Amino acid sequence: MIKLYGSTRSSAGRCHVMLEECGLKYEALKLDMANKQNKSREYLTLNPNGKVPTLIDGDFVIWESIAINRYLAEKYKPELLGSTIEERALIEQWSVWSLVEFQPDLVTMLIQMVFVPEARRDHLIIEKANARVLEKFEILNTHMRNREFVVANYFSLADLNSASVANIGLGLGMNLGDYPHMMDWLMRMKARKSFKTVAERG
Ligand SMILES: N[C@@H](CCC(=O)N[C@@H](CS)C(=O)NCC(=O)O)C(=O)O
Repeated sequence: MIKLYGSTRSSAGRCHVMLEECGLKYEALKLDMANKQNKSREYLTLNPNGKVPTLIDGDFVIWESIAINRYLAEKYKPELLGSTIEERALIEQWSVWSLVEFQPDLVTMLIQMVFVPEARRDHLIIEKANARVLEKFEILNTHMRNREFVVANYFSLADLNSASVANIGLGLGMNLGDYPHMMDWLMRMKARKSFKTVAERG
């Protein structure tokens, strides 16, 4: 059976959603991060970064959430990868953009606002990250005007990966009212069975 290391509330979350979209049964393995189980010799042989997610499918081991989702799509749900070269390229574009351009500032905000004690919080860091995140919301909002999905006219890996990142903003309680097209799309994604199942599992 497929095994996935990493909780639904980490970068592994999007891989849980992907496994649900593929309709695969899998074993969700949690690591005791507080006690550095992710840095144990055993885990480092699977993922030398000591981070989650890591997916094991038979003898095959893979890490990096976007690469895991790409692998799962290639093997179990190729229709999520696009039907033309151009669609495949744009799905890759939005997936990479979400991880490389969009997510880092949201993670910075998450760390500062959730994990750093209030007395030690750096409000300048939050303010700067917030300004960059709003630029990304604007890009996504403009793109989603008159669109149902990020690429083409069907659900793809671009929707899954981008929604998993945009959702961090919702989790932080950011006011997304200025981005109605992005919000409508995000709500549609969150209403999918896969996202709901993973959110309910917590
Ligand atoms: N780019 C990686 C990010 C992985 C990542 O940062 N995982 C965090 C949890 S969200 C982690 O395992 N952190 C533990 C650590 O840094 O020690 C991916 O998307 O898979």
